[in-house]
Amino acid sequence: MASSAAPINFTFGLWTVGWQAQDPFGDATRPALDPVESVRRLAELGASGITFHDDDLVPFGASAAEREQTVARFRAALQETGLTVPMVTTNTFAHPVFKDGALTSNDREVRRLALRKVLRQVDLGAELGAETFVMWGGREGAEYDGAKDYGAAHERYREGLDAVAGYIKEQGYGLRIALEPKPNEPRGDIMLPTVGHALALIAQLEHGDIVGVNPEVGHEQMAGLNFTVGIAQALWAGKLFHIDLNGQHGPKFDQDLVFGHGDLLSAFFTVDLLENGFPSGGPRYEGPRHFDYKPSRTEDLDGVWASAAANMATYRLLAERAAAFRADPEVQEAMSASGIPELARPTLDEGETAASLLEGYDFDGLAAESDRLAERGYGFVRLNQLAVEHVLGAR
Ligand SMILES: [Mn+2]
Repeated sequence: MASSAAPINFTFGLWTVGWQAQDPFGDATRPALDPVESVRRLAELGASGITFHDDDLVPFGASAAEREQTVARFRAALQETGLTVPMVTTNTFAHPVFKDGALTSNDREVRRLALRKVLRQVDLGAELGAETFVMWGGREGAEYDGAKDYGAAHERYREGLDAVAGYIKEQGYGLRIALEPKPNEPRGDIMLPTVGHALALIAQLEHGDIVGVNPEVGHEQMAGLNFTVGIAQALWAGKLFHIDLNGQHGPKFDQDLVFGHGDLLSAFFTVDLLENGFPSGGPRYEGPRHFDYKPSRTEDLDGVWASAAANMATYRLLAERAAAFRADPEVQEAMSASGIPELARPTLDEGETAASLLEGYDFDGLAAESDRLAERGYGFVRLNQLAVEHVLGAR
């Protein structure tokens, strides 16, 4: 069985293993975890990095002295374990002040407070050597279409993102922003609901060159969308700055299951893309494989660490299966038969234009030519069955 030569960089959010499992219907089922304990346990399990929201590490409202002490203790744990902090993010959703949003709240004073809270975390992220600053606008949205001037809300989103990106450039920080789309929950409808919406907003930014996306498996699948196709577009556009891996069973509440515990075949093709790239080459994802999941509410602390290990084990197994899939001569032959290499060939010849394509073409022959080309079978079912057999370890 093939296994990748380079070690895979697995990272976890502090809020994932640290989730105490309170939900809208029930109280916490687990005790709070000390962030230092999480750093040590994740390092033992083989993770290479840890990420956090400002409030995951330093409780909201802590004094400057408490903050300094907490950060120093956390840094010592990083040093002791060798774990890095490749990404940080800001909590602009938990405190009641953000109930109508942060950067797009109808209340201007809330927007100014939110921006300050975000910028303070940008400073801390830069100080800890982070490369990515994730922004998930979980409260940017509404329950009622009449509750927002959505034109003004997009203007304010753009203003806020450009303010943060401009600040990063002015300070000379080595950070890039990654927007995290989600269709709903906690708001009835969230702005930037999908990867495509986020990419479209980024194209309108003044500082869009340092802004990309952080797609999450479950968030796209909650909208009934294909995650692998979404990240493929972001990767092709040079905008896949970070990724959140987890599991989800289709359109329902945000499940945040272990990676691969939702749509396993989709997870296989996600790993295949991340590890092996497009069949024709092109841009590759070089960032960390970041897990943003929640250990189920039924689990005790042993179950928390078992679930963290399960994310990495599943990813590794799928990486092995994907390597075997790509190396299988029968798969390569099936891909050729399916026309996959042919898609990488430009549609027009060198020097040919749309006008010259029309030149001398007799449209009286279009129907007959269409009938001839329609006879081809593409063999995608055979190719997919080969993938299934590799995933099941039958090959
Ligand atoms: Mn989620």
